[in-house]
Amino acid sequence: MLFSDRLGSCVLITSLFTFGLAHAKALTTEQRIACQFPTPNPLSGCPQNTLLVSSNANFSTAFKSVQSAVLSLPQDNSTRYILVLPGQYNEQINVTRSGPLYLLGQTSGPASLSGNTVEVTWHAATGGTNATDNAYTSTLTIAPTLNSSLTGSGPTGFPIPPDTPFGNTDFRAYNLNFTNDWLPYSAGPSLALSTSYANTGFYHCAFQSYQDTVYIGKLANAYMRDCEVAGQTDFLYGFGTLWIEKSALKMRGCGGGVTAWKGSNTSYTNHFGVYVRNSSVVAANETVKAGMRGRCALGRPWNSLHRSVFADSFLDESVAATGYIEWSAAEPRVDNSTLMAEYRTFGPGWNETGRVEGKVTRVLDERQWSAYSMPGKVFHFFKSGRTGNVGWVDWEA
Ligand SMILES: *[C@@H]1O[C@H](CO)[C@@H](O)[C@H](O)[C@H]1NC(C)=O
Ligand SMILES: *[C@@H]1O[C@H](CO)[C@@H](O)[C@H](O)[C@H]1NC(C)=O
Ligand SMILES: *[C@@H]1O[C@H](CO)[C@@H](O)[C@H](O)[C@H]1NC(C)=O
Ligand SMILES: *[C@@H]1O[C@H](CO)[C@@H](O)[C@H](O)[C@H]1NC(C)=O
Ligand SMILES: *[C@@H]1O[C@H](CO)[C@@H](O)[C@H](O)[C@H]1NC(C)=O
Ligand SMILES: *[C@@H]1O[C@H](CO)[C@@H](O)[C@H](O)[C@H]1NC(C)=O
Ligand SMILES: *[C@@H]1O[C@H](CO)[C@@H](O)[C@H](O)[C@H]1NC(C)=O
Ligand SMILES: *[C@@H]1O[C@H](CO)[C@@H](O)[C@H](O)[C@H]1NC(C)=O
Ligand SMILES: *[C@@H]1O[C@H](CO)[C@@H](O)[C@H](O)[C@H]1NC(C)=O
Ligand SMILES: *[C@@H]1O[C@H](CO)[C@@H](O)[C@H](O)[C@H]1NC(C)=O
Ligand SMILES: CC(=O)N[C@H]1CO[C@H](CO)[C@@H](O)[C@@H]1O
Repeated sequence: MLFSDRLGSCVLITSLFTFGLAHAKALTTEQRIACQFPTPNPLSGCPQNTLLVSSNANFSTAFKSVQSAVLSLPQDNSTRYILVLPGQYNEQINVTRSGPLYLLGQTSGPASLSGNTVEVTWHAATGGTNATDNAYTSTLTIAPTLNSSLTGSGPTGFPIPPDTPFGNTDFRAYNLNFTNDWLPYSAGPSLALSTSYANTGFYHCAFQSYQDTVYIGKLANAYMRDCEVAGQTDFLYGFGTLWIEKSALKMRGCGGGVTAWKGSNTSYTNHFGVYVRNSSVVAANETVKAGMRGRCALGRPWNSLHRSVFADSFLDESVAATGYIEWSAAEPRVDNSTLMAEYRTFGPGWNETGRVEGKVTRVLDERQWSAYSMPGKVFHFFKSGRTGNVGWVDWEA
């Protein structure tokens, strides 16, 4: 399995396997699917040392929660695997280890999220519960320390200590749903995913909440492919870098914008932001769609260094004629460093006259888009700030 077209180095994954599964760099797609596929002994086909999680009493030796399996792992750089059997798990998952960790949901349809059998749920909101920072509300957190995961406030957010180490170098989730079901409408930040100082990949996963569903925190690199993110208000937000490919962004109502990013000044030229490519931005269902026509903004600037681009993506008629909007009338937060952009979006939500009249949306030409047009151009390495940090991305899932 050789691939060389993504700015990453050529990696012959199959040969690594002959050196032993416990220390292998990555599973091949075939090996992953063999592990995920239901078998009488669920661990048949899995790498040795894969941990089993099940809510079914028949598997008495299995961990009962994902978090108890995560906590049993060493805080080192070894590669680890966790297979989660069908069920609903009511828990918060918090991954602080640096070594690669792959969470696999058992499924007979591993190439799609519609057959996912595992849902991890939590119910919390900043303000709504006793949470004093958004970090405490999330269903899934991947960050090395509590401080690195805090959102804080103001234009630059929580001042994360400068000696904070990087966290997980290669976290992946395949075929898992993460839900924060605090209330069925926006009622304070209510996160399904929070990741900071980590490289994280999500394949055939769903993230569902209403407000601030997905938080991509500082120095986070996150890649989603064939996923679904559902929300109402600012449901993709953060400071880091998120690339979304072949996925569905489902609007459950119109509040804030789909994206709300806070850029940062760094000593290197950074490409922090959210990039949505070959995806769709659509009403969650026909019932809510009826009241949303032309009302949902693509995004708004959490600070003026906001960067987001929707490229080659379908927009349904729920999208506002202006595309993006200002933060608020009293505090627009738009200046010439703000990049709230589209490149070749299409569908009834694309309205050229509306974009021009609205004055905040930038429509990129091919040359302008080429600065960001693939993951290798936007994912930075920790400290050096160089781009091309894509060794942890699974291009085949
Ligand atoms: C446990 O195993 C028994 C015997 O195979 C089966 O009848 C039962 O349905 C299983 N229970 C669950 C909760 O899957
Ligand atoms: C993990 O790898 C990093 C980078 O190579 C290294 O700095 C760190 O000491 C390693 N951690 C452990 C626990 O071995
Ligand atoms: C996971 O989400 C997908 C997409 O919404 C859905 O089709 C699937 O039924 C969900 N599975 C579970 C177990 O929640
Ligand atoms: C908030 O904390 C108090 C005191 O610990 C507790 O009684 C209350 O149930 C908590 N509220 C929520 C919504 O969790
Ligand atoms: C995650 O776990 C670390 C280590 O136990 C802890 O310090 C931190 O508070 C946890 N993070 C959250 C958001 O609960
Ligand atoms: C977390 O941040 C607070 C506030 O800046 C600081 O007082 C504390 O020492 C930090 N904790 C760690 C473990 O760095
Ligand atoms: C449509 O989506 C809204 C918002 O998530 C939800 O409250 C409602 O139950 C959904 N209706 C149907 C018919 O699925
Ligand atoms: C970034 O730098 C510019 C120019 O110095 C400054 O005006 C702006 O406030 C800074 N923004 C942030 C979020 O640090
Ligand atoms: C951005 O705006 C500032 C102040 O309005 C101006 O000084 C600067 O030249 C502008 N930069 C660009 C690249 O247009
Ligand atoms: C496009 O936007 C313009 C300006 O806001 C508006 O007049 C027009 O009705 C919109 N077209 C459609 C098809 O919504
Ligand atoms: C939503 C969207 O743009 N989907 C396209 C993604 O790319 C494939 C081809 O690679 C098209 O067939 C889809 O229409």
